[in-house]
Amino acid sequence: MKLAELHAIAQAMVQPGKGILAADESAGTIKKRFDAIGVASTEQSRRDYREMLFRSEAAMQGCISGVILYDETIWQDAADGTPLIKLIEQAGSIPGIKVDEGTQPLPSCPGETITIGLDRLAERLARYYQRGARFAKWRAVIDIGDGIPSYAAIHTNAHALARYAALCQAAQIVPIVEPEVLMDGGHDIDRCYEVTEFVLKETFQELYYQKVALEGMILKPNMAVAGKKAAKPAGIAEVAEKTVKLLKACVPAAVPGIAFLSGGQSDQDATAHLDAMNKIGGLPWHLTFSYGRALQAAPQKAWAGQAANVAAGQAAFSHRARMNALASRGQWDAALESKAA
Ligand code: 5MM
Repeated sequence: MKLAELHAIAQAMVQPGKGILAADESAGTIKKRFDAIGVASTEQSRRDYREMLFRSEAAMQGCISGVILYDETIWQDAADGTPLIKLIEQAGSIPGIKVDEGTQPLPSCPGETITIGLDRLAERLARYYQRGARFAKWRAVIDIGDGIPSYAAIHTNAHALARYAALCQAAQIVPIVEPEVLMDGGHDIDRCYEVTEFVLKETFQELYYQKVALEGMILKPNMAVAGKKAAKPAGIAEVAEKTVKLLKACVPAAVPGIAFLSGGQSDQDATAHLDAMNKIGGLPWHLTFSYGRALQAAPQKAWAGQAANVAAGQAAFSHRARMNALASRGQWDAALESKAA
């Protein structure tokens, strides 16, 4: 493993003023997103949609440091025959690849899952590297509910994350380590804090056991937020303060950067939370975004599957990318949103 190279890529992924576009929706998830805008999910519609995003010059060149792709996308060509991965490289952004193969029920842990995909991962990573991927992503899913999460689910998922991360580094690929604590329930922010703290501590312990070089990885965590069905949502300042406190307690300073998932937050909340954390400042790592829904909901709606709407889709994507790029520097202001509207 050439650690200096991994470190340089990790630093570039979290450079101030830029963040990551999570465009790695698996077939089932992109179908759900397209259903919501009345578009049939076909190989061509998925290609057209992602081509629209990757050809958004303002967003890609100015605000997006890296793009997480799904297996289908990394092998796909644009309408003019240019490989989609080349469009990302030409924009000066780094291509990455989701390598987990989704979740399966975890035997003996009702209601909980394990993320799979370790079998033959070394061979898959070598092929992706050859195609141009320089980082990868693996998402573990932890749910909060009655009697869950269990220690077994937290530990098993943390172990798989660490095995994946070690395999990535051996293949000269920067691992994004994503242990997502879902915000689906009715729990309050303090319960989210407590569970995320346990999950992060377990994850870093397993990363240590697998000898993962922290300087050559990126953490992609959830923020400390109240569940969507909570009686009382937490305010922006509370989310920012508690998330920063949580990360300081769990994430070693050797990690170059933390790129958050949006997890179902509204577009503007995801931006406001990131901005508020960066305004606190004085942190040992760069804090940025690795959003899927919070970057793509607006362009999906504006595009709606119509070639005539490509420019509108790109404008919507560029706007959200710019708002989040400003938030990654702590320079966003809510007034910028209404000006653009
Ligand atoms: C873009 O969505 C990703 C893929 O999910 P599936 O494998 O279920 O299709 C997802 O891993 C995503 O990268 C992260 O959860 C961050 O996305 P959000 O929408 O939470 O910002």
